[in-house]
Amino acid sequence: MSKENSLKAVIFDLDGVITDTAEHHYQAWKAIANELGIPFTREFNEKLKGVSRMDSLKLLLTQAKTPVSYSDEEMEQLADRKNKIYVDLIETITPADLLPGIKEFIAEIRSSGMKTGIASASKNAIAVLTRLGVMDQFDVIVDVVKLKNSKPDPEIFLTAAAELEVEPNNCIGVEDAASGVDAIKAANMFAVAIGNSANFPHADIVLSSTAELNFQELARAFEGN
Ligand code: B16
Ligand code: MG
Repeated sequence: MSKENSLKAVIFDLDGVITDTAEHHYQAWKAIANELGIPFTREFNEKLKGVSRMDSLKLLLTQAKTPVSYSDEEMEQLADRKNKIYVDLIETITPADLLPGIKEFIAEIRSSGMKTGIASASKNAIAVLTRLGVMDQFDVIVDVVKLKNSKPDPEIFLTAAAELEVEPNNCIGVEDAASGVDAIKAANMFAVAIGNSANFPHADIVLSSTAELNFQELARAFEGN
């Protein structure tokens, strides 16, 4: 393994990787969709993974049977209402909601002397991490409010690497959304995807569940790439 290519940090997406908040997002968007009389299914909710709050609202509105149009102010109000419902729902999150294997995986990374970061599109990331009891397990949590571009743009992963003071090619990124994997690859990092391999043509490794995350195995795959 060359020094330039040594592993120094693992950067995580949050929703769908550290914990499964997709159901909470679904319930909150469903309440807004019902209010507007727009059909909204769990299947369609899959398209909102990793997508920002406002872009999620725009996608939801495409499901209206007849085209709808709202002013910027109305769009902000709808997005705010969705967020209030979501914030109430995540109050029930506890450390038991960490996805399988995550606690052990992070402990292994940190005991191997590697750094850890969070690159989540969610403005609620700190609230979720606090409820999960893992705030102290991450060296950096990128503040999404300061970013200009959404995934698949690499900005969020590049920002995490810069704040961790490591080069992107010394990082592994872990994601559950195709746009997130594309962001990791555009950042010149090694991409680990969680989910169905058919959805991740650009990932370096695809695992069907977080329970399969094994730091030593991933470090070996990283060294061999
Ligand atoms: P918020 P991730 C993403 O988080 C979610 O997957 C996506 O469903 C959500 O719309 C987005 O965060 C914004 O969340 O409304 O809380 O700011 O997967 O990038 O950790
Ligand atoms: Mg995600």
